[in-house]
Amino acid sequence: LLQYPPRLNAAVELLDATIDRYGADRPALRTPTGVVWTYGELARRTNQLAGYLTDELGLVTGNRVMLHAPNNPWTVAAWLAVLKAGGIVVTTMPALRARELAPIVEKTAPTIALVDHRVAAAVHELRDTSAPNLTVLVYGGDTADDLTRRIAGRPAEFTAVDTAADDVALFGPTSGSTGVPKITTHFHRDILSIDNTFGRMTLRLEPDDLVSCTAPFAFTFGLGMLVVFTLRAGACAFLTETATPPQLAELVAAHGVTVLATAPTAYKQILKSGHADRLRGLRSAVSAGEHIALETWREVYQRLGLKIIDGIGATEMLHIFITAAGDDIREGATGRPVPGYRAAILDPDGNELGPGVAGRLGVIGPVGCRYLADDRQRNYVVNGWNVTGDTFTRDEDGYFWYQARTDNMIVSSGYNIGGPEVEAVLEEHPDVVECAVVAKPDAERGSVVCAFVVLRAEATAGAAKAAELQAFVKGHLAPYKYPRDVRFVDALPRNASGKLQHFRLREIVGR
Ligand code: 3SK
Repeated sequence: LLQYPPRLNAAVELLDATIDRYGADRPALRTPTGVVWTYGELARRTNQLAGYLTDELGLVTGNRVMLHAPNNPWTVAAWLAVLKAGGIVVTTMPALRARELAPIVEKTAPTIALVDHRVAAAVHELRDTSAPNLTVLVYGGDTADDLTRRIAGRPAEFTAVDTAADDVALFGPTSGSTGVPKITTHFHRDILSIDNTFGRMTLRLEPDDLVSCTAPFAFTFGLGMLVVFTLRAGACAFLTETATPPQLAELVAAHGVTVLATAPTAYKQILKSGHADRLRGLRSAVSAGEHIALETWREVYQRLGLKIIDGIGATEMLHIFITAAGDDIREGATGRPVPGYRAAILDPDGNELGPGVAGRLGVIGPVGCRYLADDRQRNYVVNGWNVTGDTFTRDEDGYFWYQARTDNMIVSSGYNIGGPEVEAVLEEHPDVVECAVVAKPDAERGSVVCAFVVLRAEATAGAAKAAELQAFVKGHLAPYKYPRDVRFVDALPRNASGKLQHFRLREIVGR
């Protein structure tokens, strides 16, 4: 199952091999606005773009291409085209601003950026301030130099580069708990291996499935669900860019979505807003990004007879490695390792602990952590285990039970937010003397960002100042990182040597 030929191009396996198996006329991509691309149309646009990158821009094997775009059909074509052309895709969250893109670009050194017109301002600012040699190509927006027009007349065929199975295909940035992004590295074979494990052993998509996932492609949960598993199965991806959970439920019903993948908070909000019935047509539902509460899982099961597939994954491991699905469910447990993976509870030295003892979750599988030029590799890979940032226990029967995050990453609605990054921006505000950011438990979102702020004496604390600080953060960082709770204090708690004590603030907010 996990043996791959030495030469392998993942895009060929996902697209051309699927066309060989199921034909070119089946729908591959759909959007809520009625756009439908068949597999043949996706292949044509992918090939035209790959040809353009190679012939016009001189892209050669191993060159890096940044993608900055929401989930839409052209973004899928761009992702596949870069792989076919032998390049390495650098995925970025579409909400990121220039200052958040800069460290990613510095490390991954892309020569080209393929950018959706609606988020192009951040990339233009990035090029003008810190990446002067970046060639920025914008698609959409109906302008004369729109990339989609430039490639329209190009040949519909392209001979994919014969990459090695372990040539790098993807640089996936992940926000470190310190706010400095880490760049995970994934090979062509890794992309297929997540399908051969979670995709085929647990999810089991059918060619007639219509698959929706709210995660952006830059979060590998979304990439796996909408591109890798869907295309390899000959199914169709339903690409929503933004939708509130109730809107998502309406779209699921209106368009006949059969498989939904989203974060636990979305299921919770769909239930709460009275939209559960709109999910009746689902054959399967997946929850990842954070731990799903037992009450949410149970309510979906009781109301819809649907057993949500719960999963935990990591960008470092590319996708889900522990899951609870079908009949192999112990209520409240995250589940057991996906076939192909091993998991254990570890002490700080990487030694295995026995049942019932809490420790750090370690995983070994076909994909492993390979940070690009980053000392934090030492912390992630210990004694051969990939050590995630989560504390778990394992029971006698091998089910894993989530306890807490080990590091100070804030996980809010499935998004990972590094507290220090938010602190750094707040401290740039002229009225902020110092601040500290922690995760506050939240019934809807799991956690929210809570900022404790010391203002300069002349500034006035209150709702208006809180709103001003929130807007300030949204103006400088991806808006999902803003502090939903801002508290003004006279001083921050520090130990005798002056070190800030975040744990005392966590106690205040109830963590
Ligand atoms: O956060 C997760 O659980 C996850 C799931 C799938 C793929 C990637 C990640 C980070």
